[in-house]
Amino acid sequence: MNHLKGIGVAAALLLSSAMSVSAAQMVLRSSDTHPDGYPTVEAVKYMGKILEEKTNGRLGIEVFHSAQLGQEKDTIEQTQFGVIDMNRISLGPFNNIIEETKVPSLPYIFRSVEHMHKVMDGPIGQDILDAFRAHQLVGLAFYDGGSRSFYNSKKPITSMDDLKGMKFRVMQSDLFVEMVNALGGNATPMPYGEVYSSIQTGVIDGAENNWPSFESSGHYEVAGHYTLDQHLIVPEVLVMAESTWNKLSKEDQAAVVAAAKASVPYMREKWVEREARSEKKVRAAGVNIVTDIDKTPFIEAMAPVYAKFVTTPKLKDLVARIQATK
Ligand code: GTR
Repeated sequence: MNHLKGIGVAAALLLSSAMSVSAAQMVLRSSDTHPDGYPTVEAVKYMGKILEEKTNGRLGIEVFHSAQLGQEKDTIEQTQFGVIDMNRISLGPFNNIIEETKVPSLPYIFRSVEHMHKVMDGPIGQDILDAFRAHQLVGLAFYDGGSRSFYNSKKPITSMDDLKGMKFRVMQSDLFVEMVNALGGNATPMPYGEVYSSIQTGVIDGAENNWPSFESSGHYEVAGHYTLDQHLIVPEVLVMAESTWNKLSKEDQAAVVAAAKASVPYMREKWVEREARSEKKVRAAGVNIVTDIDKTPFIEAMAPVYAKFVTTPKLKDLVARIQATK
């Protein structure tokens, strides 16, 4: 679908005629890089149903999955311009634009998924959602993205030493470039849609992601070694274009927020199911999974990364508040 990038509205209209179109009076177009059926796609569809009910059919949502509206970095700009109404996207590609998003994207900042939920569901999460307003976006809710680990086509990684000199794709974020470099690897930022062929042709040795993405992207077909070092627990975010938001009545804005919040537990349920299913599929395909890995050297190697990116009092305060969250 990469070839559709930039065709914009015309392509979207054409595509929408081939999809299940909401009958709502105003249909919000929402972007997702993942295929139909992926937990994030299903959660935004679910939100759309709730929204349609809450607004008596004034508002609905149509999800353009599978990167039909473009790769994540490009769709951020389109959402800021209001060409796309809504976007479900990892926090990673926001790192270079919205500095607060760097904090929950720091390697090993969260001790567990439960810790991440506790933080993002509370006042710290709200502060980070509020930060989108200064960038022509309205932050609506956070979704789960599991934990991300390294996979590659070359060899099993059993310690940090094995990463030396290996080329890994990262999301388009300077933070992740530094993370891989601090671990001894070579980072190549690139759009998600280019990763499969880049591993296949040897442009890169591997990448890093969670079970559902590793599986649904088919990357496991070309990268037969997966090491569960779990360096990132990056939440995903659902945002709305500020220009779209401003067109809505106060009542409809409240309905949008309520519907987004209601989709979070639904998403988490789907996520847990999908994680298990993806893991089973990847294991059945014969991928070599390394689970026994000492994370301590990985965690220690992140000190210069924190020093480089956590520079302002605001970011330092966010880090301290996250670390103090029990
Ligand atoms: C996935 C995430 C996507 C995208 C992708 C990537 O886990 O859900 O939004 O960011 O990773 O690595 O580009």
